[in-house]
Formats: sequence, C-alpha cells, structure tokens
Amino acid sequence: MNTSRPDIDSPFALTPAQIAQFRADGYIKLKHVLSPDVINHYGPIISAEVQRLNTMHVPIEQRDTYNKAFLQVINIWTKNETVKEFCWGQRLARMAAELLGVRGVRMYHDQALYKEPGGGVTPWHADQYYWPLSNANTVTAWIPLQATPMELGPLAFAKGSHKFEAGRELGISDESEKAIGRSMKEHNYPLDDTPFDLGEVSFHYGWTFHRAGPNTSDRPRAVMTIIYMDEDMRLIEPHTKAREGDRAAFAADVEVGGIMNGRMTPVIYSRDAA
Ligand SMILES: O=C(O)CCC(=O)C(=O)O
Repeated sequence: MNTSRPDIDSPFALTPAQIAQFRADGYIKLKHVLSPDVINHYGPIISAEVQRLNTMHVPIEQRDTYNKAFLQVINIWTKNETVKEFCWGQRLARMAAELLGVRGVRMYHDQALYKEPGGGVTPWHADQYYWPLSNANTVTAWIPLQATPMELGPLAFAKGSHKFEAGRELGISDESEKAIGRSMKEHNYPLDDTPFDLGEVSFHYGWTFHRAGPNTSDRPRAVMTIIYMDEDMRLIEPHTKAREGDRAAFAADVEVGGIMNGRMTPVIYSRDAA
C-alpha cells in the first residue's frame, strides 16, 4: 500500500443486507466510509479547484433555479493529479461495483457541487435523464467534504423511486420540483432527508429521484461526486440536447452502440484486475 497518502483504497466491508437495501431502496447512506484524514487531505484541494475552475460569476439572486442550487465543476480529475488520485480510489469504486453487482466500473464523470450560502433547493430529478447510457447500472457516490447538517442542504432521496418511471423525462427545473415532488407523495415514496456525518457517503442509482434543501447557513456545502457505471455500459443514441451534450463531453470517441471505453471513461475498478 502507498503510505504517502491517506487510505482511499482498502476495501469497505459491505454486508449482503446493505447491498440488498441499496437495490431495494435505490440508494444507501453509509457512515465511516472515508476517514477525517481523507477528507482533510483531499477536501481543501477539491475546494481550491472549484474556486479556480468555477465559471459562474452572476450574483445568486439573478440566477435561475438550476444555477442557484450549486456551483458545478465537472471532471476535475482531468485537471488536477491529486483529484484524479482521489477519483481513482479503490474503496469507493469497489463499493460501487459491489452495490451494482457488476464485475467492474468505469468513470462516467466527477462533479463538485458547492451549494453556496443562500443557495437554493436542488429540485427533484433523476440523473440518468441526462445520460445516453444503455442500462441502469449507474451510481453516484455523493461525498460531503464536511459534516452536513440540515441547514446546509444534504441530499435527500425518495425511497424505492428508482423503479418508478413517471417524471424521468424532466430535467432539473421548477417544474420537476413541483411535478416529481407531488408524484412521490401521491405514490407514497418515503422521503429520507437527514444530515450526513463527516465521512458518511451516499450512493444512488441514476434513476433514483432525489433533491436537496437550500443552504440557509453562512458557509458553503462542499460536495464531491463520482459517477460510476458498469464497465460493460454502451453508448445509446442521445436523442435529447442534454444527452448530446454529455456524449460530446464524455464519449466523443465512442460509437453509438459501442462499449463506453473512450478516453474519458476508463475502468477504475475491476474484480478481474484486483
Ligand atoms: O448536491 C446536490 O444538491 C444535488 C446532487 C445530485 O443531484 C447528484 O449528485 O445526483
């Protein structure tokens, strides 16, 4: 093991019950996944990169709902070697593969999501709306870089909603917040809206409906996410503008119908290689 960096590689022992819970609920929140040493080492480097790479300079009160929700900086792994090291950590990637029940996982992309002080709600949505991917074996690791009490706007999930199809056609918007919120209530999907401890990480499927409350505090809610997909994932015809954007950004060198084995989407963890 490389001793010059905190441990981001050793296996986290997921129990069969936790794996079953993830597949039934569409998400799982797990405590003590990352140590304070890991957060203290990588968190400030990720935050500095968000400051450096952020292109949103419009005052928050003049932005639309999407842009009030968070500053979004994508694929920091391609710009900073230390962030790449973090994104290539074997612990989270192996957990992603085991939760999904696949042999291995590729990077789809990373994104930092910083909800500024006064930042608004993240409207209800399901991520896979944006992704031109052939199957549902996608998972986001949502990694808070501080303890995240309610006033910072932790991620919240509709339990079991990954199997519910109505509303999947809605991108993040005022409309999605209203329509999906209403339908989650009508169909009795319980809302899990609870704080995150330091070191706690959640994993959710690409089709799980989720949202986040506003940041009513005077400090930013710093979050890094890593989106993993089945190593055998294929590119599908994008069809929508949002998916065309993703294809151009993450799969420009992949043929429609082909395995997502392009330059931007390498395998991070594979059981066969371990
Ligand atoms: O961090 C947020 O507010 C939203 C995160 C989210 O939608 C995601 O990671 O899929």
